[in-house]
Amino acid sequence: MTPAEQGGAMQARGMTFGRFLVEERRRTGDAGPVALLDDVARGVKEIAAAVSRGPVDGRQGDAASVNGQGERQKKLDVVANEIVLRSCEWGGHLAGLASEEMEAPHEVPAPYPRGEYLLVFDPLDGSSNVDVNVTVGTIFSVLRRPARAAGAPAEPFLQPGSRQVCAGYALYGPTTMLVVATAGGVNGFTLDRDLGEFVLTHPDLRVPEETREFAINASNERFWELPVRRYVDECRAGKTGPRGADFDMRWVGSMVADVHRILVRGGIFLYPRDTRKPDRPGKLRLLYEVAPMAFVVERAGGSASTGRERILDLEPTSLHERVPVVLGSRAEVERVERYHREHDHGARQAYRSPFFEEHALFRS
Ligand code: FBP
Repeated sequence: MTPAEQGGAMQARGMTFGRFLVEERRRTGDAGPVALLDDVARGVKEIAAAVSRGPVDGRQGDAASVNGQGERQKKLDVVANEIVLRSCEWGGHLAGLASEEMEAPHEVPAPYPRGEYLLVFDPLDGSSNVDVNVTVGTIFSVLRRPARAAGAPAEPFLQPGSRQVCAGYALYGPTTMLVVATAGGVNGFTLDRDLGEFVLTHPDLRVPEETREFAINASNERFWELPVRRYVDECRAGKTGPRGADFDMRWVGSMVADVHRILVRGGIFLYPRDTRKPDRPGKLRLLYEVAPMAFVVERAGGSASTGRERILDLEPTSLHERVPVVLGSRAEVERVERYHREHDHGARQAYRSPFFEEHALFRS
């Protein structure tokens, strides 16, 4: 490290999130998203406290309610959703908010001024893990309110991910982290509980290019399309297979935690299209899970795709739309895309999974 780099690294270490935002505002001249990120950070601290006190406060387990998609909510899903609404609706920067936990968008209530931006969020991603004390998180995305918005209340939110102004996520794990992707890059902050402030600990995150790790819920294998089976089989074949290298598989089951690992040490995350429900092309939701994470990963030099299209180019058709997702180290994502192309053009129609065929139960 040169002395200048050392100086930069030391400065980065002492940088609070507040100071980072002030410098971001100076750099961009745009106060709106910066103030909004400050509100998000305050909400994240409150959610972190609620999550860590969950069992003590009697907030473990299911709520009596279901969300707009008919999924049973956890008590902490409801609490986290309320916290984000309360933290962000009053500041005058938002025209509306939409989340996984609300069927329709939330309008900024009358006493508060309406602003230029929209916030889309998943208040507690991976919440099915929260009762077993596994890392969960909050995902968020900031969009500009379109100049003219006609039609249904969801309409202004239906923008391709490439139009996100900024995006990021919080992690509630051994430490509480806030990772933010802005025009300037991707930076990770850790909550210093003594100071009550986020401090820059992971400046300029870049997805490592070399990787020998993949993340997928392998229990769904029998429902995957052939290109995904081919990719996973080749990873599992290890040194003696076509990849000539041993791969590890990791699956936390909270997208935030799986994607964070990829940002820090590389890898690929897949929640691909499967045939479980023919009317559902994927499990994860485009607007508040997949697009923000794709934005973060691309800003950090990685890649994000459905296997056939770039995620950030997708035109959303509804608020809670689901899509397949493959994201992480660029070369691996490109390989999965190539396998899809080859399959779709008929080149690999005859592919058969050697592992799959081993299991008599699933033999075709
Ligand atoms: P929820 O928003 O309902 O928690 O679902 C999202 C998610 O938990 C992701 O965080 C995770 O990657 C995925 O679902 C895990 O799904 P599965 O349980 O099918 O492996």
